[in-house]
This record gives sequence, structure tokens and C-alpha cells, in this order.
Amino acid sequence: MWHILGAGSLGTLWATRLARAGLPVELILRDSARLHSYQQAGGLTLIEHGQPQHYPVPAQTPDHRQPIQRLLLACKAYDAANAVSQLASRLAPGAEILLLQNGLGSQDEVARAAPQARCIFASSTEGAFRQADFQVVFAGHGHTWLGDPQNLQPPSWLADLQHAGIIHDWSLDILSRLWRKLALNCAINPLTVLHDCRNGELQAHPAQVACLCSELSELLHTCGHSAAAENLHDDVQRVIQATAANYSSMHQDVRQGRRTEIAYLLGYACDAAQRHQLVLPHLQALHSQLLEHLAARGLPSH
Ligand code: NAD
Ligand code: KPL
Repeated sequence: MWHILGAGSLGTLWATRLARAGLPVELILRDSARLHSYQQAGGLTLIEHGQPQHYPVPAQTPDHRQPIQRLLLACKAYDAANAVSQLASRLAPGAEILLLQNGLGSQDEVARAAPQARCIFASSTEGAFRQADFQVVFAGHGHTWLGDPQNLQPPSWLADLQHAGIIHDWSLDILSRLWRKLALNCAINPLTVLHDCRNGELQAHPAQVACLCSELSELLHTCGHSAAAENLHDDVQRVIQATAANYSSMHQDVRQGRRTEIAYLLGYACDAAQRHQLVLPHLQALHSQLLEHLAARGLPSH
């Protein structure tokens, strides 16, 4: 049984693909009001290549008593630890939690909240967004890397993902993957917010992007992730070009007045630099400017 917490973009993307492969799935929704709305909607809708498909996946609230063996945590990084704490008493011995959160920091918070469970980290380039409540558009096909820094043995259920058409690889160095993605996000997303622009428009600020990449590479080396620093600047430029017409996820969050995951991206990078007594003036200035920008819009700094 796959228990999936969060019926947002990624939760829906995973729940619908697992369910259509015939695998048992249960959604865990926030509370009885949300469960009621879900029952009114009659299930999840995934829109792929413009075609909506409906999936009546069963759902429950966190206070349900069914034991949880395998939990897919599909909420934002800032909600992850609280969500797992709520479910701690339901986690069966040997339970596994698959963490879909972007950035770094939430994985450790979850591990502290559920020390008895095995935590498997994910880093994904898939893209999805909510078109309406319980209706999600599969916007970008991509790849998901999974790994466990404490246990390199892959879990047996990777075959379920294969069945469900979820393209993935087991990574022996998932932390490097997460650091690399974090560095990419730190070099691109905050600048798109501060310049209020699409990713491609960062091509007008090459010196700023280059300075950030150089400081981020230094941070990655210092944190023991030299492989994640390799050709970072080239990769950032490639992503800026490849996603030129897009607004970054952080830009979209700010524009829609939604809380960002800053504490798990740039905030995490700046904290790590400080822990290592590394002075990274451009990264730190960017963090301060972003915090000011968010505060001016009434958005939280964490
Ligand atoms: P989302 O906001 O669309 O969905 C999160 C869902 O979790 C919401 O429905 C929310 O109500 C629910 N939730 C939060 N706390 C809960 C609780 N205690 N109990 C039950 N439900 C709870 O977010 P998303 O876009 O799916 O992103 C999830 C994570 O995946 C983020 O860290 C994001 O950065 C990462 N990510 C997203 C995408 C994407 O394309 N959407 C791609 C890669 C990575
Ligand atoms: O992941 C991204 C995001 O918008 O969050 C990209 C497009 C790679 C930019 O950092």
C-alpha cells in the first residue's frame, strides 16, 4: 500500500500513475473538510497532453488508524516535518518514507520527526501544476533520482515505479544530486524574483549569474560535494536557455502571494556557508535582498 500525503501537484502526479498501474494507493488529506471537498470532486484528475483522466483514489485523514508501511511525502519542504509528526504513531516497524521535497534541510527535519523510519530522498525534474482543486496538469516529463545516504541498498518497490511509468534511477550519491539542484535553484530563482523576469531574461545579467555560480561552487567544494560543483556555471547557463520562456517556481510563488521554500534553498546555502566560516558576499547579499523583498510583500522568511 502506498500512502500519499498531499494531494497537490506532485502528490497527484504520483498517486494517479501508481493507481492506474493497479497499485493500492491511499491519499492522506489535511482534515475532514478537505476530505469532504475531495469526496465532492469524486477523485483526482490528471491532465496529460491536454487529455483529462479521472482517478477515484481512496482518501483518509491523518487521524485514521490504518498502519503506514510506505509513505510518499508530497508536501512543501516547510510542511514536511509537521506532517510526519502527525503520522508518527501510525508508522509501522520498518516503515519507509519517500521524500519529494526540493532543497535541503527538510530531509533532516523529517528524519528527526520519525527516527524509526527509513528515509529515502528524491530529486525530480518532473513538472506539474494545479489547474483547480484536485486537478493537476503534467507539464514536464522528467527524471527522478532516489537514494538513501545511510543505506545504499535499493528498496524492493522500485519495480512499482517502473510499472507506473515513473522514470527513475537509484542514486548512490543522492546528496550530491540534491546539492546540485539546490545550487541551480539558488543561482536562478532568487534573481528571477528580484528582477521580476522569466528565466531567459537572466541572460542580461551575466556577471551576477557568474559571481553566484563561483560562490556556490566554492560552497559545494567546502561541503564535500565537489562532484556537484563540476561545470555548475555552464549548467546554469544551459538551464537558463532551456527554460528561457518559463517563470521559475519561486517567481510563481511570490507572484501568487504564496510562501516560498527559501529556507530550504538560499537560506540553507547561507547557513551552510556560515557553519563552515565561509564568506560568500554575493550569496549573502542576495539572501538579504530576497528576505527584504519577501517581507515587503508580507511573505515569510522561512
Ligand atoms: P503543492 O503545494 O502543489 O502540494 C502540497 C500539498 O500538500 C498541498 O495540497 C497541501 O495542502 C498538502 N499538505 C501540506 N501539509 C499537509 C498535511 N499535514 N497533511 C495533508 N496534506 C498536507 O506542492 P508541490 O508543487 O506538489 O510540491 C511538493 C514538493 O515537491 C515541493 O518541495 C516542491 O519544491 C517539489 N517539487 C515540485 C515540482 C512541481 O512541478 N510541482 C517539481 C519538483 C519538485
Ligand atoms: O527548478 C527550477 C525552478 O523553477 O524551481 C528551474 C527551472 C530549474 C530554475 O531554477
